[in-house]
Amino acid sequence: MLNIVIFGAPGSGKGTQSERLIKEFGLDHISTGDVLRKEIKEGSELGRVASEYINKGQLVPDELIVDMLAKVLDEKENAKGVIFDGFPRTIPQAVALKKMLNERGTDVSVMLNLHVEEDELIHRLLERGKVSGRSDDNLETIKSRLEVYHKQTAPLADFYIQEGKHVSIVGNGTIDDIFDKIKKALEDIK
Ligand code: B4P
Repeated sequence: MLNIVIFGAPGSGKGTQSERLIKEFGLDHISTGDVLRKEIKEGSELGRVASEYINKGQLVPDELIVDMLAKVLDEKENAKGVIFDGFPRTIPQAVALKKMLNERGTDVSVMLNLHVEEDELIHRLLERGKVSGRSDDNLETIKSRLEVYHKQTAPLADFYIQEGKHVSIVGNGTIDDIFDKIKKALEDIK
């Protein structure tokens, strides 16, 4: 199985590049952000709790996310591979993912770390906010999300460096150019 963790700051292009990867390689896709937004829309208890964190730009607690992920993963049993988009975001989530995949006889194949400068991240998210209606795409919440990213999520790169799975991708430029770099990186690991 080709299991890809797509990683980067908010606005770095995780969701955008995931769409391209799905088309090109026929992989399944799990975006924890999308699953949470669906739960919020449906008015579930998980959605109610999650929205309190998302609206402040904070991470939803690990236990909730890991439980949610395990359920979604069980639905992907016959997949050729899975793109994990926006998960893991903390070390405990990365440890939990490794355990869940190992129990299913597989592992993370590669972690693609998209690097984009902060000004560009803010610009992209504000632009998206004009049309997305997302409660977290406003300047105040974007700043909290970036702070949370630097404190809690960025250190995860070291976890995957130690696992020998980490690949850096420059995430500036056109969507096509970035996707070409990703494809090249995947050829090297296949
Ligand atoms: P996510 O939904 O994962 O949102 P995100 O970090 O903003 O990334 P996204 O994938 O949507 O955007 P992209 O960079 O592709 O998370 C939202 C919230 O949910 C989190 O803050 C957290 O509260 C919660 N959450 C989710 N997962 C969690 C977890 N595991 N643990 C705890 N909490 C969790 O794109 C952004 C914009 O840039 C788009 O408009 C796109 O069109 C544009 N863009 C992309 N590439 C571009 C390029 N090359 N050039 C120009 N624009 C580009």
